[in-house]
Amino acid sequence: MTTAILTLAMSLTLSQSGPAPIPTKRQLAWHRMEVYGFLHFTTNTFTDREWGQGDEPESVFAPTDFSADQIVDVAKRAGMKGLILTAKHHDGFCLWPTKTTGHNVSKSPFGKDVVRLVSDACRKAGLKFGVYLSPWDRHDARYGRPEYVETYRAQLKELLTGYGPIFEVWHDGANGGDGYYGGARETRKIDASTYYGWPETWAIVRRLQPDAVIFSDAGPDVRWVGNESGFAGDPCWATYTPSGPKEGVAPAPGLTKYQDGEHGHVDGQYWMPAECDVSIRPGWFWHEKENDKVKTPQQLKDLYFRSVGRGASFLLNVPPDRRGRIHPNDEKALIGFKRLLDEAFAHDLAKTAKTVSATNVRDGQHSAAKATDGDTATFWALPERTSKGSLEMRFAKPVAFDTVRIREAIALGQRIRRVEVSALIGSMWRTVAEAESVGNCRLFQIGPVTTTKVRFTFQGTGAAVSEIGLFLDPNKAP
Ligand code: FUL
Repeated sequence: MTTAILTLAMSLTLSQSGPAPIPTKRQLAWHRMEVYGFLHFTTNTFTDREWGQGDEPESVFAPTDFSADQIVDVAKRAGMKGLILTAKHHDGFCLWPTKTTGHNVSKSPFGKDVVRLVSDACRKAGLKFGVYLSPWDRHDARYGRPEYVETYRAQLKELLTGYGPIFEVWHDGANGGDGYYGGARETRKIDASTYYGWPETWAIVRRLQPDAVIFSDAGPDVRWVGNESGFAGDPCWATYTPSGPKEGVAPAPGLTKYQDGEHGHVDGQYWMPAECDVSIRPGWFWHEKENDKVKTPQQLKDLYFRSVGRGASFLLNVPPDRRGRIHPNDEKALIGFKRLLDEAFAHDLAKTAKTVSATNVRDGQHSAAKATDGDTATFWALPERTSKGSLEMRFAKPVAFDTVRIREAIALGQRIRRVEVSALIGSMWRTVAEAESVGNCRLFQIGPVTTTKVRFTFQGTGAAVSEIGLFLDPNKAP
């Protein structure tokens, strides 16, 4: 909340709850993380593969200088709020000493529990911890039969009970359904729509880790954005109705019309916001030959604007190398990325506004916001039956800005259907930025604007805004 907006923000009690759906408490906590990391690490790191065949001997997993503290320290300095570790990738090798299979880290030369080391290091550093557990398993002889689903659930239970709080459980859509079998030694096929019995598996997550969000291309809490390039569509709605890949096929993880994930649906049935996953390198796992193909700080910043800046989250993969550490090239890019963001958002010019006026002001408190959010967020909102209104900031002296940040009070749902930012240039009001969706965070990068008056016009019944910021980015190309 900027000081300027605070002067208008009353604790609102809206008589009627807004248009459904609204986020749950666990989803709101997840929205606030915005940037977190993925750690792809397994036998593939040592065999130079992206998808292991499942017949790799445990002996190949041999990091030479593993340091969970180094990995977590780099992530933290990059501004990440949590890390999700591939506890088991498609090759089936488990990074913890599971009782469900001998194909695990205890049989490797490394021997130690990687899940324990990373989760402990995260907790110590104040980062949240999440798990990726591949449904598809190219090693396990039970895969394809009902016994494997029991094994998968047992593995999940071990991960959800042995390692403290988990913030996200990641179910990959590459789960052995159509199009995913067919590795050199993989001939087993499953029917992704029925095989896994997801509702039962998700009930385990709810029971053991009620605060964890569950990710898949069919949700239920967080949806895949539909690409692995790290960007959301524009607009990007947090509401979504997953559908099957074709008529008559019910949606399930690995079986959705995933292309819809980029934009979501304006009147979607569920609050199921998008997560944008991408690797800092071309591959998900570390490969020597990709050491010079690490994304630059500027490329990462652009992805941040196109993911977090469109209301989604940014899940950036940083694969540990064969030492079991983040490679110096990746570290350099990550620290550079964080510096660019810090500099871009260092000074909020909106706080220097002399006055802020609004077409509509009211006060009270929204019951739904309280029920789901649990905190007393303040915001400025249009009255329940009003669908358009604006805020105007006036400055004593001209201010120059090229970046705008708007946050919607999403505990009430996604009500804003359109926002227009205009500035008084000479005697004319000019539109300098506009969008359909806002959501958790909306960022605009525009040509530099110098003005003494900025107006924000919102459309959408009961639209509620919790923050507006104006910035001048010292690193933005003119
Ligand atoms: C995909 C997997 O097949 C990749 O290996 C990687 O784990 C990525 C995040 O998800 O579907």
